Amino acid sequence: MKKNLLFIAALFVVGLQLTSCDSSDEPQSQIVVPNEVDNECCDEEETFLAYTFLNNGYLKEIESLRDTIDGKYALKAYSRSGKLTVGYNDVFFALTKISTGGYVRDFSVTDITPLMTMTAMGMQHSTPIGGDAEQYDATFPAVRRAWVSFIMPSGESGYWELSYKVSTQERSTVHKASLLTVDAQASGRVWLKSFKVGSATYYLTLVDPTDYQVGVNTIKAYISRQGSDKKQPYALSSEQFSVEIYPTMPDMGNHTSPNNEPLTLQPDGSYEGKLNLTMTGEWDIHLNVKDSEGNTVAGGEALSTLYWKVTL
Ligand SMILES: [Cu+2]
Repeated sequence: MKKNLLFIAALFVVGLQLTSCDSSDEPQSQIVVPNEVDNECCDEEETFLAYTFLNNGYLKEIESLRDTIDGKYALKAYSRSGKLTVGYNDVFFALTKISTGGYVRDFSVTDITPLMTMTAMGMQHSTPIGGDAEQYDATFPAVRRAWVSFIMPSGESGYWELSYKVSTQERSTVHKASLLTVDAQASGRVWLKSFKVGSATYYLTLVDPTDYQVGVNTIKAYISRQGSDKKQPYALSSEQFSVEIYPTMPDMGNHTSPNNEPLTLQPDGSYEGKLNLTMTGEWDIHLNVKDSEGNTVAGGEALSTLYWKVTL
Protein backbone atom coordinates (compact mmCIF):
# COMPACT_ATOMS: atom_id res chain seq x y z
CA MET A 1 0.00 0.00 0.00
CA LYS A 2 2.69 2.45 1.07
CA LYS A 3 4.88 1.25 -1.75
CA ASN A 4 2.23 2.38 -4.19
CA LEU A 5 2.04 5.78 -2.53
CA LEU A 6 5.79 6.21 -2.73
CA PHE A 7 5.78 5.13 -6.34
CA ILE A 8 3.01 7.58 -7.20
CA ALA A 9 4.99 10.29 -5.42
CA ALA A 10 8.04 9.38 -7.54
CA LEU A 11 6.00 9.55 -10.74
CA PHE A 12 4.62 12.89 -9.65
CA VAL A 13 8.14 14.24 -9.28
CA VAL A 14 9.05 12.82 -12.70
CA GLY A 15 6.07 14.70 -14.13
CA LEU A 16 7.17 17.92 -12.45
CA GLN A 17 10.68 17.56 -13.81
CA LEU A 18 9.43 16.94 -17.33
CA THR A 19 7.20 19.99 -17.33
CA SER A 20 9.86 22.29 -15.96
CA CYS A 21 12.99 21.37 -17.93
CA ASP A 22 13.97 24.92 -18.71
CA SER A 23 13.25 26.42 -15.32
CA SER A 24 16.61 27.37 -13.88
CA ASP A 25 15.66 26.84 -10.24
CA GLU A 26 15.34 23.08 -10.68
CA PRO A 27 18.41 21.31 -9.29
CA GLN A 28 19.10 19.63 -12.65
CA SER A 29 22.80 19.42 -11.90
CA GLN A 30 22.09 17.00 -9.06
CA ILE A 31 20.74 14.40 -11.45
CA VAL A 32 24.07 13.24 -12.72
CA VAL A 33 23.85 10.67 -15.46
CA PRO A 34 27.16 9.03 -16.30
CA ASN A 35 28.20 9.70 -19.92
CA GLU A 36 30.26 6.58 -20.33
CA VAL A 37 29.11 3.04 -19.80
CA ASP A 38 29.81 2.25 -16.18
CA ASN A 39 29.08 -1.32 -15.12
CA GLU A 40 28.97 -0.36 -11.46
CA CYS A 41 26.19 2.11 -11.96
CA CYS A 42 22.61 1.98 -12.99
CA ASP A 43 21.52 3.06 -16.46
CA GLU A 44 20.00 6.48 -17.06
CA GLU A 45 16.45 5.49 -16.39
CA GLU A 46 17.24 3.57 -13.21
CA THR A 47 19.39 6.45 -11.96
CA PHE A 48 16.60 8.89 -12.68
CA LEU A 49 14.00 6.73 -10.94
CA ALA A 50 16.22 6.17 -7.90
CA TYR A 51 16.89 9.90 -7.67
CA THR A 52 13.22 10.80 -7.93
CA PHE A 53 12.22 8.12 -5.44
CA LEU A 54 14.72 9.34 -2.85
CA ASN A 55 13.90 13.00 -3.46
CA ASN A 56 10.13 12.77 -3.68
CA GLY A 57 9.54 15.07 -0.73
CA TYR A 58 8.27 12.14 1.31
CA LEU A 59 11.69 10.87 2.32
CA LYS A 60 14.54 12.91 3.79
CA GLU A 61 18.13 12.03 4.55
CA ILE A 62 19.22 11.06 8.06
CA GLU A 63 22.47 12.98 7.85
CA SER A 64 24.15 11.41 10.88
CA LEU A 65 24.21 8.09 9.00
CA ARG A 66 26.19 9.41 6.01
CA ASP A 67 29.49 7.72 5.24
CA THR A 68 31.99 7.05 2.43
CA ILE A 69 34.05 4.09 1.21
CA ASP A 70 37.70 4.95 0.46
CA GLY A 71 36.68 8.43 -0.70
CA LYS A 72 35.16 6.81 -3.82
CA TYR A 73 31.60 6.02 -2.81
CA ALA A 74 29.07 7.93 -0.72
CA LEU A 75 26.31 6.27 1.28
CA LYS A 76 23.15 8.10 2.33
CA ALA A 77 20.29 6.82 4.48
CA TYR A 78 16.71 8.10 4.32
CA SER A 79 13.51 7.77 6.31
CA ARG A 80 10.04 9.26 6.22
CA SER A 81 10.63 13.02 6.73
CA GLY A 82 14.17 12.17 7.90
CA LYS A 83 12.68 11.24 11.28
CA LEU A 84 12.61 8.09 13.37
CA THR A 85 9.88 7.28 15.87
CA VAL A 86 9.07 4.58 18.40
CA GLY A 87 7.70 1.54 16.55
CA TYR A 88 8.19 0.64 12.91
CA ASN A 89 10.46 2.71 10.61
CA ASP A 90 11.58 2.03 7.04
CA VAL A 91 15.18 3.08 6.40
CA PHE A 92 16.36 3.36 2.79
CA PHE A 93 19.99 3.32 1.64
CA ALA A 94 21.63 4.42 -1.63
CA LEU A 95 25.30 4.38 -2.63
CA THR A 96 26.67 6.77 -5.27
CA LYS A 97 30.01 6.90 -7.03
CA ILE A 98 31.50 10.23 -6.01
CA SER A 99 33.29 10.83 -9.35
CA THR A 100 30.11 10.60 -11.43
CA GLY A 101 27.21 10.79 -8.99
CA GLY A 102 25.84 7.59 -10.53
CA TYR A 103 23.88 5.22 -8.30
CA VAL A 104 25.77 2.00 -7.59
CA ARG A 105 23.82 -1.12 -8.41
CA ASP A 106 25.64 -3.76 -6.34
CA PHE A 107 26.24 -2.92 -2.72
CA SER A 108 25.15 -4.19 0.65
CA VAL A 109 24.31 -2.70 4.01
CA THR A 110 24.76 -5.28 6.76
CA ASP A 111 25.36 -5.47 10.52
CA ILE A 112 22.77 -2.76 11.14
CA THR A 113 22.98 -2.26 14.88
CA PRO A 114 20.85 0.23 16.79
CA LEU A 115 21.98 0.62 20.38
CA MET A 116 20.46 2.61 23.22
CA THR A 117 22.55 3.70 26.19
CA MET A 118 20.34 4.11 29.24
CA THR A 119 22.26 6.84 31.01
CA ALA A 120 20.84 6.60 34.53
CA MET A 121 20.51 2.82 34.55
CA GLY A 122 24.03 2.35 33.22
CA MET A 123 22.98 -0.30 30.70
CA GLN A 124 22.63 -0.68 26.94
CA HIS A 125 20.08 -2.46 24.79
CA SER A 126 19.23 -2.86 21.11
CA THR A 127 15.79 -3.16 19.48
CA PRO A 128 13.96 -5.26 16.83
CA ILE A 129 15.27 -4.97 13.24
CA GLY A 130 14.52 -6.74 9.97
CA GLY A 131 18.07 -7.90 9.27
CA ASP A 132 20.26 -6.68 6.39
CA ALA A 133 19.01 -4.07 3.94
CA GLU A 134 17.41 -5.64 0.86
CA GLN A 135 16.43 -4.47 -2.59
CA TYR A 136 13.23 -2.52 -2.15
CA ASP A 137 11.70 -2.66 -5.61
CA ALA A 138 12.90 -3.87 -9.02
CA THR A 139 12.10 -0.39 -10.36
CA PHE A 140 14.86 1.05 -8.16
CA PRO A 141 17.65 -1.56 -8.19
CA ALA A 142 19.96 0.96 -6.49
CA VAL A 143 17.74 1.44 -3.43
CA ARG A 144 18.03 -0.86 -0.41
CA ARG A 145 15.62 -0.93 2.49
CA ALA A 146 15.81 -2.11 6.09
CA TRP A 147 13.42 -1.60 8.98
CA VAL A 148 14.02 -0.77 12.62
CA SER A 149 11.37 -0.85 15.34
CA PHE A 150 12.47 1.35 18.24
CA ILE A 151 11.22 0.27 21.66
CA MET A 152 11.86 3.64 23.38
CA PRO A 153 12.29 7.29 22.42
CA SER A 154 15.58 9.05 23.02
CA GLY A 155 15.46 11.66 25.77
CA GLU A 156 16.37 12.04 29.40
CA SER A 157 16.51 8.29 29.95
CA GLY A 158 19.16 7.80 27.29
CA TYR A 159 20.33 8.11 23.69
CA TRP A 160 20.30 5.98 20.56
CA GLU A 161 23.18 5.29 18.18
CA LEU A 162 23.34 3.18 15.03
CA SER A 163 26.23 1.47 13.28
CA TYR A 164 26.29 -0.51 10.03
CA LYS A 165 28.66 -1.92 7.41
CA VAL A 166 28.46 -0.88 3.75
CA SER A 167 30.26 -2.89 1.07
CA THR A 168 30.79 -2.76 -2.69
CA GLN A 169 33.40 -4.17 -5.06
CA GLU A 170 35.21 -5.87 -2.16
CA ARG A 171 35.67 -2.58 -0.39
CA SER A 172 33.79 -1.76 2.77
CA THR A 173 33.40 0.73 5.57
CA VAL A 174 32.10 0.13 9.05
CA HIS A 175 30.07 3.19 10.01
CA LYS A 176 30.85 3.78 13.67
CA ALA A 177 27.88 4.31 15.97
CA SER A 178 26.44 7.76 15.37
CA LEU A 179 23.68 9.54 17.24
CA LEU A 180 20.05 9.25 16.20
CA THR A 181 17.00 11.06 17.48
CA VAL A 182 14.05 8.75 18.11
CA ASP A 183 10.79 10.60 18.74
CA ALA A 184 7.92 9.35 20.86
CA GLN A 185 4.98 8.14 18.82
CA ALA A 186 2.11 10.58 18.27
CA SER A 187 -0.98 10.14 20.44
CA GLY A 188 -3.51 7.71 19.00
CA ARG A 189 -0.70 5.51 17.73
CA VAL A 190 0.77 2.46 19.48
CA TRP A 191 2.60 0.28 16.98
CA LEU A 192 4.83 -1.79 19.25
CA LYS A 193 3.94 -4.16 22.08
CA SER A 194 5.86 -6.82 23.96
CA PHE A 195 5.02 -10.05 25.73
CA LYS A 196 6.88 -12.68 27.68
CA VAL A 197 6.84 -16.45 27.42
CA GLY A 198 8.80 -17.88 30.32
CA SER A 199 11.98 -15.80 30.47
CA ALA A 200 11.91 -14.85 26.76
CA THR A 201 10.75 -11.38 25.70
CA TYR A 202 9.05 -10.92 22.33
CA TYR A 203 8.12 -7.74 20.47
CA LEU A 204 5.09 -7.31 18.22
CA THR A 205 5.83 -4.64 15.60
CA LEU A 206 2.90 -3.39 13.54
CA VAL A 207 4.22 -2.39 10.10
CA ASP A 208 3.50 1.31 9.41
CA PRO A 209 -0.32 1.48 9.26
CA THR A 210 -0.61 5.11 8.11
CA ASP A 211 -2.04 4.09 4.75
CA TYR A 212 -4.94 2.11 6.22
CA GLN A 213 -8.32 3.05 4.79
CA VAL A 214 -11.93 2.53 5.79
CA GLY A 215 -12.76 -1.07 4.85
CA VAL A 216 -10.70 -4.24 4.81
CA ASN A 217 -6.92 -3.68 5.05
CA THR A 218 -4.01 -6.09 4.88
CA ILE A 219 -2.43 -5.90 8.32
CA LYS A 220 1.26 -6.78 8.50
CA ALA A 221 3.46 -7.26 11.55
CA TYR A 222 6.71 -8.82 12.76
CA ILE A 223 7.44 -10.83 15.89
CA SER A 224 10.99 -10.42 17.21
CA ARG A 225 12.73 -12.06 20.12
CA GLN A 226 15.22 -10.38 22.41
CA GLY A 227 18.38 -12.47 22.51
CA SER A 228 20.47 -13.28 25.56
CA ASP A 229 22.75 -10.35 24.65
CA LYS A 230 20.40 -7.36 24.75
CA LYS A 231 22.99 -5.26 22.92
CA GLN A 232 22.55 -7.31 19.74
CA PRO A 233 19.62 -6.40 17.45
CA TYR A 234 16.51 -8.46 18.20
CA ALA A 235 16.01 -10.83 15.25
CA LEU A 236 12.74 -12.28 13.99
CA SER A 237 11.52 -15.06 16.26
CA SER A 238 12.12 -18.59 15.01
CA GLU A 239 8.96 -19.80 16.79
CA GLN A 240 5.73 -19.84 14.80
CA PHE A 241 2.79 -17.93 16.24
CA SER A 242 -0.60 -16.80 15.01
CA VAL A 243 -2.26 -13.59 16.14
CA GLU A 244 -6.03 -13.22 16.35
CA ILE A 245 -7.26 -9.66 16.23
CA TYR A 246 -10.32 -7.98 17.73
CA PRO A 247 -10.49 -4.32 16.66
CA THR A 248 -12.68 -1.98 18.69
CA MET A 249 -13.38 1.74 18.84
CA PRO A 250 -12.70 2.84 22.44
CA ASP A 251 -14.58 6.13 21.99
CA MET A 252 -17.70 4.39 20.69
CA GLY A 253 -18.46 1.85 23.39
CA ASN A 254 -15.80 -0.53 22.06
CA HIS A 255 -17.91 -1.70 19.15
CA THR A 256 -16.05 -4.10 16.91
CA SER A 257 -16.12 -5.00 13.21
CA PRO A 258 -16.84 -8.22 11.28
CA ASN A 259 -14.65 -10.17 8.84
CA ASN A 260 -11.25 -9.82 10.49
CA GLU A 261 -8.71 -12.56 9.86
CA PRO A 262 -5.80 -13.62 12.12
CA LEU A 263 -2.21 -12.76 11.25
CA THR A 264 -0.30 -15.84 10.12
CA LEU A 265 3.35 -16.42 9.27
CA GLN A 266 4.32 -15.64 5.65
CA PRO A 267 7.29 -17.06 3.70
CA ASP A 268 9.16 -13.75 4.10
CA GLY A 269 9.01 -13.98 7.91
CA SER A 270 6.28 -11.38 8.35
CA TYR A 271 2.77 -11.99 9.70
CA GLU A 272 -0.25 -10.98 7.66
CA GLY A 273 -3.99 -10.90 8.23
CA LYS A 274 -7.10 -8.87 7.38
CA LEU A 275 -8.26 -5.92 9.44
CA ASN A 276 -11.66 -4.38 8.85
CA LEU A 277 -11.94 -0.75 9.95
CA THR A 278 -15.54 0.24 9.35
CA MET A 279 -15.15 3.97 10.01
CA THR A 280 -12.58 6.70 10.67
CA GLY A 281 -11.37 7.34 14.22
CA GLU A 282 -9.27 5.62 16.84
CA TRP A 283 -9.11 1.83 16.85
CA ASP A 284 -7.59 -0.53 19.41
CA ILE A 285 -6.49 -3.77 17.78
CA HIS A 286 -6.71 -6.27 20.64
CA LEU A 287 -4.42 -9.27 20.26
CA ASN A 288 -4.60 -12.94 21.12
CA VAL A 289 -1.18 -14.48 20.45
CA LYS A 290 -1.18 -18.26 20.06
CA ASP A 291 1.69 -20.70 19.76
CA SER A 292 1.91 -23.33 17.01
CA GLU A 293 -0.33 -25.66 19.02
CA GLY A 294 -3.06 -23.06 19.37
CA ASN A 295 -2.45 -22.22 23.04
CA THR A 296 -2.77 -18.56 23.98
CA VAL A 297 0.64 -17.27 25.12
CA ALA A 298 -0.15 -13.54 25.37
CA GLY A 299 -3.24 -11.32 25.26
CA GLY A 300 -6.51 -13.16 24.94
CA GLU A 301 -10.05 -13.16 23.60
CA ALA A 302 -12.03 -9.98 22.86
CA LEU A 303 -10.87 -6.90 24.87
CA SER A 304 -7.43 -8.19 25.77
CA THR A 305 -5.05 -5.71 27.39
CA LEU A 306 -2.48 -6.41 24.67
CA TYR A 307 -3.32 -4.08 21.76
CA TRP A 308 -1.95 -1.83 19.06
CA LYS A 309 -3.65 1.50 18.48
CA VAL A 310 -4.15 3.14 15.09
CA THR A 311 -6.05 6.26 14.08
CA LEU A 312 -7.45 6.87 10.63
CU1 LIG B 1 16.17 2.26 26.53
